[in-house]
Amino acid sequence: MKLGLGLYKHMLTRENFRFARQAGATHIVAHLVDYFKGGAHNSRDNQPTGTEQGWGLAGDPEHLWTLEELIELRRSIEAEGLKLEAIENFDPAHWHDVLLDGPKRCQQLENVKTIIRRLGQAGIPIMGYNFSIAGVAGRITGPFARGGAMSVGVDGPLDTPMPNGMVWNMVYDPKAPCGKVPAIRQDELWRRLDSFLKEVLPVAEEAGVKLALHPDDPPLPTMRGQPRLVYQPHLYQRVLDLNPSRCNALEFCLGSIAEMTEGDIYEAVEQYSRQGKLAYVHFRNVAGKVPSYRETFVDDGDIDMPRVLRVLKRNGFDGVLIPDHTPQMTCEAPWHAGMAYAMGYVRGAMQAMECET
Ligand SMILES: [Mn+2]
Repeated sequence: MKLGLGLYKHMLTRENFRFARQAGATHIVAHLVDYFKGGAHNSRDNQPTGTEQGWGLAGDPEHLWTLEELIELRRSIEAEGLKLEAIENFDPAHWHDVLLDGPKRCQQLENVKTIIRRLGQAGIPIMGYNFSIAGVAGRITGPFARGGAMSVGVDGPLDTPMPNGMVWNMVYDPKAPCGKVPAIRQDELWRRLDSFLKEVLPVAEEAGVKLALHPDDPPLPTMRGQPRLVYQPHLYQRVLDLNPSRCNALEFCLGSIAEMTEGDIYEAVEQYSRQGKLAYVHFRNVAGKVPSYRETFVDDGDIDMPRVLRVLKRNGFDGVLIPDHTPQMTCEAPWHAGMAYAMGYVRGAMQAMECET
């Protein structure tokens, strides 16, 4: 098992690669979507929360990430002694009509295929994604974590419908006509995922890139009037059963799964790690479940993290764990301190587990 660090787009700097290595990481998971181009945010270094307008403007629909950019990113990470394990999340600018089944769907499926081929050519083995119409919406921020650390939580679903031009909590068309995105049925969303996987997984296999699906965050059955796919642990199995491809994999978020109302987190870890389907793991902790929960420090929530590590080890999980989110610590560098704390904890827990055996 390996320890990694996730970095937002603006954090992909030599300084932060060094920080990651100093905190014990051997791998990086990189976000190439800029979540901070609008909306109201706590701070650029905190996880994005946003408003009813979401996180703001999506990227440039005409500019797909180029092979040169991807290779340059991998090399700059390797220059600091780390490996680039995954890119996390497609840009809504590149695939909004795949999610919405809109008029540009065909062209945007080609975008997705192009991106996956380029990842393969650049030597990046995993593409993390979140097949969700409303995306990560409806969260609140406050001094919820231990010692009054700023953290994120949820108090019930956000029910306001999404305006036209918006998907996945970002604006892809600021000039869209007034109106709301019509709500669809849950089986229609599953149909869209199924046809997406049928189209894209053969390309992923050829490119040697795993497609890793994040569960819904927050895991509520609907958000902004739109259905969601994986809001209970057993629904992850439905994703795997849709398509037997070896590249149909999971971006396994312990926090989101623990926030779900059904099932048992340790059984879920057992079930999915035993099948060898975890591409990488979001190793974070939480107190409570939907519709009301709070993200906590890694050692301070409902999940017994060392127990999760033991299940992963027993089932031969050899991939990367990243902290995903962590509360902000009160100091000059709230994000970095929070992450360094989480990384130190995971390193310690991993070493303690090694001593046990
Ligand atoms: Mn996550």
